[in-house]
Amino acid sequence: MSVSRRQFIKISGGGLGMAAAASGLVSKGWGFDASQGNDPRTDGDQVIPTFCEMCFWKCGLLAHVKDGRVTKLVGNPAHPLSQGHLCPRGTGGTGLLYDPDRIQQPLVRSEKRGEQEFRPVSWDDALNETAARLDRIRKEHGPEAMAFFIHGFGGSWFNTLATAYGTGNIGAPGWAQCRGAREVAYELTFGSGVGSPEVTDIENSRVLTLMGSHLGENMHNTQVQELARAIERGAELVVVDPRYSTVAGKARYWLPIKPGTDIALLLAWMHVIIEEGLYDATYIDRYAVGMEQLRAHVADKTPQWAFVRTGIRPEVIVETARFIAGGRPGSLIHPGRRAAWYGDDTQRGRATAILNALLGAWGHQGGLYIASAMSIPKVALPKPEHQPLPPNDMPTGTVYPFGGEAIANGLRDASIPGTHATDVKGWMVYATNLIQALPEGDKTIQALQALDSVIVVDMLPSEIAGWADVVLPEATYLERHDDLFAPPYRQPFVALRQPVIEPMYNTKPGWWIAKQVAERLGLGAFYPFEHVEEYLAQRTEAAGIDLVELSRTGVVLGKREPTTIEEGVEPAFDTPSGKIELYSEDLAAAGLLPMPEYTPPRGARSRPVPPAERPRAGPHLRPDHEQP
Ligand SMILES: Nc1nc2c(c(=O)[nH]1)N[C@H]1C(S)=C(S)[C@@H](COP(=O)(O)OP(=O)(O)OC[C@H]3O[C@@H](n4cnc5c(=O)[nH]c(N)nc54)[C@H](O)[C@@H]3O)O[C@H]1N2
Ligand SMILES: Nc1nc2c(c(=O)[nH]1)N[C@H]1C(S)=C(S)[C@@H](COP(=O)(O)OP(=O)(O)OC[C@H]3O[C@@H](n4cnc5c(=O)[nH]c(N)nc54)[C@H](O)[C@@H]3O)O[C@H]1N2
Ligand code: SF4
Ligand SMILES: [Mo]
Repeated sequence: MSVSRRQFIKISGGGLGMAAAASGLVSKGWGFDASQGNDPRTDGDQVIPTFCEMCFWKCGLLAHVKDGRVTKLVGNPAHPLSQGHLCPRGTGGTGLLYDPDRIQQPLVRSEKRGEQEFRPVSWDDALNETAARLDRIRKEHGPEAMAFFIHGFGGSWFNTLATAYGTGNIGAPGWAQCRGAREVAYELTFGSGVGSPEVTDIENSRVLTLMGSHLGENMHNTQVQELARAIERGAELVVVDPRYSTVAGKARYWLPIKPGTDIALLLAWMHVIIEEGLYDATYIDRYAVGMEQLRAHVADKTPQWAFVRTGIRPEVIVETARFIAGGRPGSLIHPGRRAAWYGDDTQRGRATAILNALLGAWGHQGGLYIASAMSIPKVALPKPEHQPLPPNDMPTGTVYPFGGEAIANGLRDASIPGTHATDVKGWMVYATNLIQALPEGDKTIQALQALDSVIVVDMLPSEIAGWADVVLPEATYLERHDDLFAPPYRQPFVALRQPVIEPMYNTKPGWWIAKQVAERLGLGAFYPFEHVEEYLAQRTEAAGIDLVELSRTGVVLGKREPTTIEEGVEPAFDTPSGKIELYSEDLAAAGLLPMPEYTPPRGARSRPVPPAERPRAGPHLRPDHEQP
């Protein structure tokens, strides 16, 4: 069942297009007025720095504003993630800001859920209705009966709300269907995930292998910039993708693999690299455990064995294995991002992690660098009254003992009555379009039809907003403050999100919405400020950062620490053994595979590929390799 946008939101009554009264939220004097300097690039506009939210990468941007209107968005040269450039989507952020379909006011459902009939209401009414629903669920079923689905940087305010309310049921497809399996795999292997932005030193890679990660089309700005420089420098690419992607066109080898068979290729590459002694033996001796088990494990994973599974010819597997190993140190298997593929995703992540270990990639220049973050103390919050139970995300008995966050589709399944002892009764959805993003969409509709309450905070009439009881329209990232952004990165930094114009229509920033709901539930103490600027002032002051300066520049850099073995870092591994775990005792103890095993994807052939059907798999040699 699908919901068309055309169908969405038949609003009864007037009130559309009502503009908010000037709220005074934009601090005058914040942002720098470039016309007072003499920067020729600004055409006399006011230029205000903030950071992008068109995707999770969060590049620093400069918003040009003239007569209260954003005229263009450009990359902030001072920001390490944008380095002066935005991707086309980031540049197109004004399209979101001025989208005529934005939700302009709070809405409450007026007909049966899902029929998408709403009436406009005041913020007070919408917030009272939201709080009443949350309060009812808490009283009748306990706080665990509320699930929060939260995606995006602005979600931090709603994480606080969930914790204060007392539920641990906080999940997102952005974890379960995206980076979750990869993070768990790298944590199990190296004791640490690769984070976001990923700690890939593409800038200095000599050989970069991309498996189902199409850098360039996916627009991870900094990675794409680094890739462009790496190629210019002569770095080589191995691209494993059934599809001839843009980046495959730049590769030395393109391997059009049969979907879902990557683990077989990875095991065969390891087989060749180990058999031929091409791995970094000094590094493995020093930092890893389980080498002998791994050697035995891949002994029979020959290129011939992999050929019938992957469709990649044995001699190509041998040649690319040698090529990849020949690039070390500085040979990197990209860990990927959207990691939920065929159900054996953590094991596939483990296979790339283990191959990266054989290449000595963790800690070496051109591999995965050791990041550091600026230390910005948190604002002290009260202890929640109710300590949340573990997430209710495994109703069908599927076990993810290493999952660091709740599994979003599991929370959805727990919302279908009768599937679990303690069913979920209500959803609070912030910035995630669950109708599109969760697998098995019919189950999502089933859950939505059964829930007691659905609250959606969005900017656009997304499909999920069509199923809400209450729709709370958020101001866009260009119209609001959010928390400080100080991720682990090779160059530590802290960036500020601040409004470049006041919120349009009757929309409100997320921090305000979350705080208002909390206050109505008696949880106001979790938002110990009147305006978020007080909160930001407190955090920056505690970190010794000048907030006025930060608001003028958008970003403040911290002290750069060494990031690689070449720069003097001694890598440490936060695993049970304190070493890189090629063999994982933890996985074995949980009854799971301690080393990755190939499992055929559903519907795969169980018989060998007959000769006539053999695909003409690589090597795809780019004839004009030397030319741009
Ligand atoms: N333009 C745009 N950019 C985006 C996003 C967006 O929606 N639009 N979303 C952002 C998000 S949230 C993420 S996580 C990233 C995702 O970006 P990526 O991590 O690059 O993931 P996908 O875009 O899903 O690309 C998957 C690639 O894997 C290939 N593939 C499919 N099956 C297999 C297989 O079995 N084996 C191998 N080796 N390859 C396979 C596909 O052909 C495709 O080229 O992009 C981000 N950037
Ligand atoms: N079939 C299928 N499913 C997938 C994927 C796939 O490739 N195919 N990819 C998976 C991946 S990698 C990911 S990361 C997830 C992503 O899936 P989602 O978590 O749904 O993320 P988006 O698609 O970015 O949707 C974002 C929603 O939030 C709203 N939004 C955006 N910015 C803001 C904001 O600042 N405030 C508020 N309040 N709302 C905002 C948008 O209008 C939109 O409705 O989907 C996963 N699911
Ligand atoms: S990669 Fe593009 S969309 Fe994502 S934050 Fe950067 S500029 Fe924005
Ligand atoms: Mo994603």
